[in-house]
Amino acid sequence: MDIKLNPNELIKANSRYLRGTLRESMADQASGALSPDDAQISKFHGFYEQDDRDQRLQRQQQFLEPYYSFMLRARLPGGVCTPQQWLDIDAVGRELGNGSIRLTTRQTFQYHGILKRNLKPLIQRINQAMIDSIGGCGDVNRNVLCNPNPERSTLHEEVYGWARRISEHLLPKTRAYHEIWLDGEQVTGGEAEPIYGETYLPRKFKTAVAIPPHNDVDVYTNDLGFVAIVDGDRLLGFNVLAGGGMGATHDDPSTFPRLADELGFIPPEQTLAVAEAVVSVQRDYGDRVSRRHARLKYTIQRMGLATFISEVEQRAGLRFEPSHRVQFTSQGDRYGWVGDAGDRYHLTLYIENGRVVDTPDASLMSGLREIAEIHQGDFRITPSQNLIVAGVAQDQKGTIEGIARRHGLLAEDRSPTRLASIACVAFPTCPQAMAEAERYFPELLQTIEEMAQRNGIHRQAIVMRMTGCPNGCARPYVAEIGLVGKGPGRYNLHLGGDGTGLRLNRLYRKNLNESELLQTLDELFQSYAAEGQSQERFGEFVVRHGLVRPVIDPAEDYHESP
Ligand code: SRM
Ligand code: SF4
Repeated sequence: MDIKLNPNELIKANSRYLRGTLRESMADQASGALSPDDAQISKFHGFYEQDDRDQRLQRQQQFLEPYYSFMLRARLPGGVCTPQQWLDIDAVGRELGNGSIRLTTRQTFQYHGILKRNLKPLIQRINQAMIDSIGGCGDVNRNVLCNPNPERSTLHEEVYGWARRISEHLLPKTRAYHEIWLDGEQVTGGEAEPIYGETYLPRKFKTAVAIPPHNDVDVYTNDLGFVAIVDGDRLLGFNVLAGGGMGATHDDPSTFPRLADELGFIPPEQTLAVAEAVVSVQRDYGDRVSRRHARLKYTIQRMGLATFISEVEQRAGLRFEPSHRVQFTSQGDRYGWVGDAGDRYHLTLYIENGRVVDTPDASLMSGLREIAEIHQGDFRITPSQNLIVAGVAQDQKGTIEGIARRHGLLAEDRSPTRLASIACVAFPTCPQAMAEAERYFPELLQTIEEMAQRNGIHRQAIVMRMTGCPNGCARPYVAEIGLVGKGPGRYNLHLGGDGTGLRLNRLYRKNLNESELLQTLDELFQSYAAEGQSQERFGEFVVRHGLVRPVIDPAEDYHESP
C-alpha cells in the first residue's frame, strides 16, 4: 500500500536533526519571515513565526508582506525561576519583545512581537539567565507541568525534582540549538537522537505531574501524567496516566478531546523508564499521515488500552501495579498566602490571562520587578497563568504584600468566578484564532459577574474558560463552562465539567453571538439559583438536572449536543 506521509515528516527527516536552513533564513534580510520549512523547524527551537492579524488586511491592500514577528516560548519545568531570572526575563521582554511577558497555561512564559533581527540576541540573553527554549514547541515533549503550590515544601521539592528530570530526559539531544543560537561548535554530519530518532514524534507531546488533592495541572488532559502517591511527606510513587488531550476540529467527529487512561502504579525509580517507553510507543505507533490524528490519545484509541499498556511494560521492563486510590478536590489556583512547615510563606498573585504588562489600570510588570528586587525565595508560574511568590520569610511578608497591592497584583476584590477562569491568547498574534479570547474575556466576564449577582450566585466560583478556536489551549473542555471560538464574535458553549478536571464537558449550544450567549447563561443561572442544591457546583447541577449528559466515550459522543 502506498502511504503518503505528512509533509512535515519529510521536513523533519531532511532537517539534519533540526538544523534545516535556519541560519540562511535568519540571514535573509529581504523578508521578515523564514522559509516555509524553517518555520516548521523553528518550533523545535521554541519559536513560532506569526504576523499581526490586526494589520493583515491593511498591509494586503498596500501590497506589503504581512507584519511578521516571532513568539518565543521558554522551557521552564514546573514554572520555577529565581528572582534574578525573573529580572532577566523582564528586561528581555521590555528590550527585545513587545514590552509584555505572557504566562502560559503550561507554566512557562512567552514573548510576542520579536523582530527577526532580535531573535538571536533574545535567545542568547535568556540562555545567559540559564533558561532555554529547546522543545518549547515542536513534535517533542513540551514543558513539564508540576503542581506549583509548595505548602508541603519537602514533598514538593522531591516531586518537582522528578518533573525536572523528566524534562531533561526527554529533551532532544541534537546540538542544533547550541550551534545556531549560541554559536556552539558545529557538529559534522548528524548525531543520534536515541529517544526520538531523526523524525522525532508524530506530534507534540505533553507531560504533567500532579500532587493530589489539587489538580491544578489538569493532569488528565496530558499525553502523559504522573499522579504523586504519598505517605505523609514521603513519595511512594506515581499512578501513571496516558492519552489525554484537548485539541479538536469543529464539526469533524474524528477529532475530540479526551481524558487520560490509568496505566497503573510505579515506584519513583521507574519514572524515567516509563516516560521514555510511552514516548517511544507513540514514536513508533503514532499516525504520521494525518497530523489531525497524530496525538497519543488517538494512538491509544486505535491500539486499545490493553495492547498499549503491555507494549509500554515490555519496553520499560516492568509491570504496572494496580493504581492507588486518589482524590482530587480542586482545579485552578488558590490565591493569597499559604504557609509551610518550614515557616516559609507563599503568595499566589492574580495575573489576568497571564499578561504581565503595565497599563494605566495596573502596573503588573513594574510590580513584579519590584518584588523580584527584594525577594529571597523563588517564583512559580501556575498552570492557570498566575504567579506564586514562593518561600517568603515571615518578616518580608508585609513588604511583599504591600508592593503587590500597590501594583494590582493581589486577587482581592475579584469575583470567585473571575479568579477561577482563564482565556487563551487568540488575536492578534495567534494564527489559528477564529474569535477573540484574552482581549475580550475580561469584559465579557464583567457582564457575567453582574448576571451572577442578579441571580444571587455570585459567591459561587464557576470554572469558565475561553479559547479563540477548538484547539483547547486554555483546556476549555474540562471547565464547568467552556466558550470555544467558532467565528468572529461567535462561540460554542460547553457545559458540565466537575470543577476538578476529572470530567469532560459537552457541547450545549453552537455558534452563539454575545447576546445569545448571555441570554442562554442567564436562563441557566436562573435555574441554578432556583434549583441548585446547597454546595452544588454549577457543573454538577447542569448534569444532575439533565441539561447535558456526561461524555462517556468522547470518540462517540463528543460532538453530539447536548
Ligand atoms: Fe496551544 C497551538 C498558545 C497551551 C493545544 N497554542 C498553539 C499556537 C502555537 C498557535 C499555532 O499553532 O501557531 C498558540 C500561540 C498563540 C500565541 O500567539 O501565543 C498556542 N497554547 C498556547 C498558550 C500560550 C495558551 C495560553 O493562553 O496560555 C499555551 C502555551 C503552553 C506552553 O507554554 O507550552 C498553550 N495548547 C495549550 C494547551 C493546554 C495544555 O497543554 O495544558 C493545549 C490543549 C492540550 C493539548 O495539547 O491537547 C493546546 N495549541 C494546542 C493545539 C491543538 C493540539 C491538538 O492536539 O490538536 C494547537 C494547534 C496545533 O498543535 O496544531 C495549539
Ligand atoms: Fe490560538 Fe486556538 Fe490556542 Fe487560542 S486555543 S491560543 S486561538 S490555537
